[in-house]
Amino acid sequence: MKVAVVGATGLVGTKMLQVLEERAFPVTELIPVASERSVGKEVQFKGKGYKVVSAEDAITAKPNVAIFSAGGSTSLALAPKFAEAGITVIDNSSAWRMDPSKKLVVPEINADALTPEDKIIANPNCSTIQMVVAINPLHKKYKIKRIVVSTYQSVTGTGKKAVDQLFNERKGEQGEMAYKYQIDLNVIPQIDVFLDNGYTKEEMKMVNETKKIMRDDSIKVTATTVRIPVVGGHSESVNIEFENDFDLDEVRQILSNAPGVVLQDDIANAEYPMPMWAHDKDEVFVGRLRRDETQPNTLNMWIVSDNLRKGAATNAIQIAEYLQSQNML
Ligand code: A2P
Ligand code: 11C
Repeated sequence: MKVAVVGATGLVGTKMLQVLEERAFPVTELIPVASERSVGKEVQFKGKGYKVVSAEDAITAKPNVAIFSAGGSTSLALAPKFAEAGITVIDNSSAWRMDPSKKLVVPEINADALTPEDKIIANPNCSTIQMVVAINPLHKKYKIKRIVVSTYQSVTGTGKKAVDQLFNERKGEQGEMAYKYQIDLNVIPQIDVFLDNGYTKEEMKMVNETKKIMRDDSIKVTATTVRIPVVGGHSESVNIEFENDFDLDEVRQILSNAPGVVLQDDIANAEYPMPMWAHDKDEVFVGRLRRDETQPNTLNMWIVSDNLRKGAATNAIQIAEYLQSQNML
């Protein structure tokens, strides 16, 4: 497979190269792409240096698949050009996710929706992916009515500039600011821009993408998304009201058997998911399972995953693996 990675010098792009290598995706030729200012620079893949090329040169090279993580406006401009050249695009930006003609895919849930005609495939937002991987198996059994989610999100979700801001602040050094405010020793209850309804774009991504991936518009979702001074993964406190009652032991059983999920719920030994443990892992970790004692059929849970892995690079590469397994690339 000839594989182009668009945004290969960024945080997610670098992780994509690492995940392609680790999962032994059959890359016969790697074509790294970044902005004009990076053309000619080298990225590392399987112990070798590869020169960054322009998007135009990448299209001419005709890769089987182009995995994008270069921001929404780059995807809007470039993904159709790759698709028109017959190259399948897996796009990690928000540009195409809610376009009714595009599939929004988490392989554990809805890979079966993909067809050879899908030339631009959207990878969901990181905070949405980790939530739906954990809740979809429970939805199948008990039917979700409403979700109340609050997030605690890693600075890696913003990109390199934000990681630099956090570590500069730790060292007491001045540098470029990715956020309006200090992030070290702080919590910022704003991720992305505010919309007319008073919610942030990140919050509405969780609302809208969840329904699309789980193919159920009846699921009510309300979200508060928050940036914290952490690297390694996003955490989520999720309160779920089901149509039907559940048994906690059965919930544990379902989650233990769910693809991509690791149950980490041993409170006697203070074992629960944390970004420190989820960092650089591909799975979604779930714990702190307990009944909401204030209303029937309602569960509280805590979900942690590495947002650069399952939340971005790993999910995108799993889509590529699925397409390859179905001879769609
Ligand atoms: P560059 O390094 O040349 O700026 P991050 O989210 O970590 O900031 O990374 C963004 C990625 O998207 C980088 O690889 C960046 O390349 C790339 N990128 C930004 N703009 C473009 C563009 N117009 N065409 C291709 N890649 C782009
Ligand atoms: C964050 N979730 O943590 C964002 C990053 O729509 O893919 C990913 C934005 C997106 O800031």
